[in-house]
Amino acid sequence: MIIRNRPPLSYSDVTPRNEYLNRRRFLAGSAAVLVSGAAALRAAKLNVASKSPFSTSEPLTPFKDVSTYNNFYEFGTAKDQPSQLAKNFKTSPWHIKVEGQVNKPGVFDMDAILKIAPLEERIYRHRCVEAWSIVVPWIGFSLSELLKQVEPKSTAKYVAFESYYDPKQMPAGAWAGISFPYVEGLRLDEAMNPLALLCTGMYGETLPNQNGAPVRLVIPWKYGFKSIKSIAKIKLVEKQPPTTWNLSSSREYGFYSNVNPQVDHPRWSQAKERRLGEFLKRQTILFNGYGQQVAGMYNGMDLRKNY
Ligand SMILES: Nc1nc2c(c(=O)[nH]1)N[C@H]1C(S)=C(S)[C@@H](COP(=O)(O)O)O[C@H]1N2
Ligand SMILES: [Mo]
Repeated sequence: MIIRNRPPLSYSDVTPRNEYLNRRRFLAGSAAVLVSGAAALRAAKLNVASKSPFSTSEPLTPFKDVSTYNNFYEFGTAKDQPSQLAKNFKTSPWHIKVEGQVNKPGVFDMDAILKIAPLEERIYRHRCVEAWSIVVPWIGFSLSELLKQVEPKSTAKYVAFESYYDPKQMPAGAWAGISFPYVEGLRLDEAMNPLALLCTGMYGETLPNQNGAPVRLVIPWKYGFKSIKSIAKIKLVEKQPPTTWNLSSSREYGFYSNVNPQVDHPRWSQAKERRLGEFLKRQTILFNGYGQQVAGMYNGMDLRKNY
C-alpha cells in the first residue's frame, strides 16, 4: 500500500526501544534488572511508505540470524561478537558530513536524512564474499536521492564513504587486523544506480547496532563488504578512492567486487553459497541476480581484471 502525504518523520519519533528501556530502567531504579535483555536489543518501528518493485519474493532469512551472524569488525571478528559488543554503541545524535566535488556540501543529522525521501521496504539478497548469503527486508531509499540534493560537480567521478570509528566504543577493533575508520567507494554511476540503497532499517524497524545503525549502504549486486555500516562521511572525489579490504589484501579484494561465480577468491571458490538456515549450497548468480539493472554499467569491462 502506498501512503501519500506521509507526515514528516522525526528521528526522535523513533527513539530506539533500548534507549526507551534504559530511561525506564533509570526511572524504575533497582527493579530495572527485571527488564529482559532480549527486548532491549530490538529497535523502534519505522514508517514505510511503500514496498519496492526491486524486492525479491524469496523467503526472508529470520531476523534472529540476520541480527546475530554479523560482520562488523569494529566490534570483533567472530560472527556473534557484534550483537554482543555493539549493544551500547551510541547512535544518537548522529550526522553524516557530505563534502568534496559538490555544489552544496553539508551536514545531515538523522532528521534531515529521514526527510530526504519516503522510506521504502526493499527485500534484497545479500551475498558475503565468504560465500554465505541472506535475504533481508531492508528499509531506506536510493542513495541517489541524497547525492542529487548535494549536486555533484562534473569533476565528481567516484563516491568515498567512511564509517564512524571510536576506539573507546569499539575496543575489539584493535585486534581485527584491518585499519579503521572502515572506508569504501563506488563509481558515481554505481552510486546513482537506483538499486544502491541508503539504509536506515530492517524488518520494519530501525537498524540494530550490529547491522550498521543508524545508517548504512546496501549494494546488493556486490559482495557484502561494499555495504559499509554506520556511515559518518561521504565525499565526492575525482579519483578512485581507497577501500578497506583492498588496502588489507589487494590480490583478494578488488575495488569493484561485483558478485561473480566465475571469478574465484584466491583461497576459495565463489561458484556456490550457503543461504543461512539452508543445508544444501546454491549456485551463486552473476551480479547476485541483479544483472538486468546493473550489467550495463560494466559493458566492455573485463570483469576478471576489474574484480
Ligand atoms: N564499518 C563496517 N562495515 C561493514 C563491515 C565492517 O566490518 N565494518 N563488514 C561488511 C561485511 S563483510 C558484510 S558481509 C556486511 C554484513 O552486514 P550484516 O552484518 O548486516 O549482514 O557488512 C559490511 N559492512
Ligand atoms: Mo562480507
